[in-house]
Amino acid sequence: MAILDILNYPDPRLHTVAKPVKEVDASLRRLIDDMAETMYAAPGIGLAATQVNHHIQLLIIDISETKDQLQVFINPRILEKDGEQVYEEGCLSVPGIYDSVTRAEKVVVEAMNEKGETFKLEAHGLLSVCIQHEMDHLLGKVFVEYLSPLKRTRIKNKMLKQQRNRPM
Ligand code: QAP
Ligand code: CO
Repeated sequence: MAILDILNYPDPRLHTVAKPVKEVDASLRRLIDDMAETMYAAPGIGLAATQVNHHIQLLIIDISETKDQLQVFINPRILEKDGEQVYEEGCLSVPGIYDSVTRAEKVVVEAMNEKGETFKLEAHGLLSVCIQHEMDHLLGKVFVEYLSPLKRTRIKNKMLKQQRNRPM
């Protein structure tokens, strides 16, 4: 396994639209393993392939306390959305920034797991937020884009300043 580099906002590559996964094979499972190691090391509760510069429809989530309940979503589709909730979100691509975002309270998602099996899941609360946040990444969208233009500009400048002080 390997820890992958995470793209930091405002990297333009975060705005790439991900393509569907064609085949769930060994190389995809290897990427899933590396993404899981990267997410657990951060630590984070969700990571989209976009964030590690792989522009395919793949995301992973683990919201368990014990960090042993990895959920893999390949080619996810939202079938239903309902209600509203406000959650204080963060993102591994925007370290140190947290702000409230309004999203659906419930989502019903269809996706494939790491074995290539299709499953359907109804999610509420944090899991629902996390799925919507990570699926946004696959569309090239970062949560700060829901904030006001003023906040976004401040966040952008703060990130660029941090990146100057800590070069790649
Ligand atoms: C997305 O985010 C999410 O700023 C996953 O310094 C977040 O794992 C969905 C993290 C909240 C729903 C609610 C962020 C780690 C992790 C940071 C994450 C940081 C270190 C974020
Ligand atoms: Co994120």
